[in-house]
Amino acid sequence: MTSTAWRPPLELPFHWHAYDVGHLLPEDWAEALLAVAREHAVRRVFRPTMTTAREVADVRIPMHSVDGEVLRRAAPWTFELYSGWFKELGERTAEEKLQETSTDNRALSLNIQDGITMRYPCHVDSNPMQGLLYLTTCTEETGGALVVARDRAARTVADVDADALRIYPAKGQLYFFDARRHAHYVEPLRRPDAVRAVLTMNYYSPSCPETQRPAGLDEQLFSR
Ligand SMILES: O=C(O)CCC(=O)C(=O)O
Ligand SMILES: [Fe+2]
Repeated sequence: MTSTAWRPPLELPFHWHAYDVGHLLPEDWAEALLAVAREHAVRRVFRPTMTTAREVADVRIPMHSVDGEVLRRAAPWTFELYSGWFKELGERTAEEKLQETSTDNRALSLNIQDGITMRYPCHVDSNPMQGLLYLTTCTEETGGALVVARDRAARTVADVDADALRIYPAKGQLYFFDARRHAHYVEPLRRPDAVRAVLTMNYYSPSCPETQRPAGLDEQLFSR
């Protein structure tokens, strides 16, 4: 430390909490969800029309996902975790109670990347707490890092890349964070045979209720 002018920043840096839960879940939880993905995932092409998108306007990004409504039927236990144990774990990392969403699609989604063309689009979250249960392990070799802008002003993938934190999630880890101020995206996989899958869980809270969810987000995420 050489500078006497340094002061701690006024704003919190990006931070997250990871729980190691995979070994505590029913034995075949990940395989069961991957089977649901194989049977039910739909392909969508993402266009950045919502206010939370942080992409250039003409981008088109292929995505595979299973909607919450389908998960409710095919893997109802995911909703039990969402409104039960996982919500409790999330609340331990939050300063307030967490609120479930009013619809199944807003609550849960199973997102799958396979091959080297897909990535998850750059955006900020509208919800104050995001829960992510990873079904697969990503490394520098496989790719699929969650790439988070350190700079709250980042507006594009290029801005994010200019100064980013890269998180390589592992199978069985449950992450919680608030990414309303930090643009983030998931980088493509680097190997054609690699798969990345994650159960995403959205929570709102008294200080940031679901009514603040931006217009157009549901249409973009769930329309066929
Ligand atoms: O898959 C990930 O690691 C992040 C997903 C994400 O940012 C989201 O669901 O809002
Ligand atoms: Fe996100």
